[in-house]
Amino acid sequence: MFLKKTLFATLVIQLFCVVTLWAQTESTLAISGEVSVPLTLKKSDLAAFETISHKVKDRDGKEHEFKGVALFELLKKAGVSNGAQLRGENLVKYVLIQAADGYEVLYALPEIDPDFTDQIILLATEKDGKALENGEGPFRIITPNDKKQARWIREVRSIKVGFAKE
Ligand SMILES: Nc1nc2c(c(=O)[nH]1)N[C@H]1C(S)=C(S)[C@@H](COP(=O)(O)O)O[C@H]1N2
Ligand SMILES: [Mo]
Repeated sequence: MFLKKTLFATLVIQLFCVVTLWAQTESTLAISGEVSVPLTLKKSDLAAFETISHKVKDRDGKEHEFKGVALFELLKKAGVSNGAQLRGENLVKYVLIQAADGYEVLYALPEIDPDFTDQIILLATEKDGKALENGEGPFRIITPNDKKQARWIREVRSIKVGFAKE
């Protein structure tokens, strides 16, 4: 009887530890591939970048205010080709963005670069004043000029820069 109780108590404690550890696991964002400085970012690391906000209509047809940082600034920090280097064969570089559920979307690098476009693609962390919830966050891409929201990828986990040169 005593042994049973001890065993049960041990199991409960173990379960508690597993749940606590799981709750503490913070989702990170990895930037890799054709970059000079691969990065693994936590949400708190984004505080070092300027906050940008976009008021846009999501698929629900309602306007939402998303806040976050410019995707370009993160890529620049990772050392992706930009400015005078974004010419010639570098124009076939692409950005593959992958989510926790296996969903993937792709942008060509010049779609993101401010020398090519006025659109600021956002890596959002907030919606309507609240942190993005599980299932959407902690990181989501917002691309205001895309009429369809299909590339507004939720639960972003990794960003891989590739080179389509043949
Ligand atoms: N991770 C992930 N992001 C995703 C999708 C998905 O299946 N998985 N669907 C996309 C599609 S097709 C649309 S229309 C929008 C829908 O955004 P909503 O969930 O805010 O309505 O999310 C996009 N982002
Ligand atoms: Mo969609």
